[in-house]
Amino acid sequence: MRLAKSILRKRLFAELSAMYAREVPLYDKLLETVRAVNARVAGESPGSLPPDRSIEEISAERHGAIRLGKPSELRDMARFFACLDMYPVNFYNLAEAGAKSQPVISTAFRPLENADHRIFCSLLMTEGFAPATRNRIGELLAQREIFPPALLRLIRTAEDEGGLLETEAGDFIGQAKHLFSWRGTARDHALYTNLVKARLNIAADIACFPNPHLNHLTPNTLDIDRLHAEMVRRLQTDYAHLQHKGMKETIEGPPRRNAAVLLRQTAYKALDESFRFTEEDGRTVEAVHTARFGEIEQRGAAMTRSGRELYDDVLARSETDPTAWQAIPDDLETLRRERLIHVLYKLAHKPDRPITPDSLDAAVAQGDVVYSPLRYEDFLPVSAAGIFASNLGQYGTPTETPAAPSYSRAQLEGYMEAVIYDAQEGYAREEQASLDILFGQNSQSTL
Ligand code: OOG
Ligand code: NI
Repeated sequence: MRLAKSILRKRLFAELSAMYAREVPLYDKLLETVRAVNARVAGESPGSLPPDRSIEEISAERHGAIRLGKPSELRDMARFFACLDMYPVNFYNLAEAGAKSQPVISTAFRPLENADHRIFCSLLMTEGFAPATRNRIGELLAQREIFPPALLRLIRTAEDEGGLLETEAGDFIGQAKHLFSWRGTARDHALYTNLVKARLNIAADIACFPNPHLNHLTPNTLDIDRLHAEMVRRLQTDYAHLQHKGMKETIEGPPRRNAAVLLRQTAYKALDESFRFTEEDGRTVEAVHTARFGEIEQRGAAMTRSGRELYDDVLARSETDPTAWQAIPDDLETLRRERLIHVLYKLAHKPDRPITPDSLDAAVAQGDVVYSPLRYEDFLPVSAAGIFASNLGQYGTPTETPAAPSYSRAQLEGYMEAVIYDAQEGYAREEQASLDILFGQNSQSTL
């Protein structure tokens, strides 16, 4: 019997979380706080849980972030995640994310339906770097093989056989943990120092290390403001003995609202972690790396294309005008009626009259049709760039070439040898499927 890919995924993420908790004691404390806050919020307002998920499931969800150095790594990473039924969704061009831009292009691997775990995956793009720096990075990365032959063999087996046997799954998880582990070793101290000096910390974080260590592993909270306040309190009291630099000053994404939309994120700031360079001549150099942080998120409703346009416009305007947020309605029914969010519809009871697209809103108003918002399962490029920036202390990418390079989704797909799914199409399809059933059910009932 081959193990279901969803089971393998859940097992791996539970193991990765345990591994990361051993690597970073403060992450373990963050989890403790998340569980406490989620239990309290769910107890006080049971409606805060998505309809089809338990408190245990919500508290077990994670998104991780990894950063890759070259296209062949991304290609094998896409094959790796397909073994877990996780596929690339959305193209995030962080090189064009304004003041906080980063020299990476990204996608996120996640299940296409019922998403539980996700990995935000970025690829370093060095076109804008000084040619000498670019070459040194290229040479260092050319020697790097992040996938050992044993893991590549397991990936091939999963591809050929449609999954792994129980014994193979154990090996796969062991190999995967090693792939994403913090090993405390690095190469080329001089290059590392140059990159950090040139404010290219992200490149140093990628090029000088032997593997894509998990940068963060983010749990899901039902109330991010409470979580944030509780972490601030505990960092000054219960957790004061642990090394930390406090919480990030601002929560990324929309401000607190009654009707949560998209994604809000905060984090404890990146910690100082000791590691050691081994130089070509065998000499070792002790150093400290500050990149890995403790993010936390709260997910709200997925927005339609027009909802998202409104959000992006408001986000841009809010930099100078905090009242701009009032332009986004703050109750679910208005958001739905104005088709700003995606929802799943269903019949509350057998209706007296057939429900048609034209009578839908009236049917909702009369209580014949009920709905629940679809949860946003993806990321926000401006938030992502803000997270990179505040943790790396790197705001914007210094470009050393005459023209700023530009990157495309097709380019990332080419590197990956895989199609990138468009999340917006997925949400629209799910909503439409619920409507098809609604209208279909009702035509059957009139037969
Ligand atoms: C990824 C930053 C993006 C998010 O939640 O938006 C991200 C990284 O730090 O590598 O994880
Ligand atoms: Ni993240």
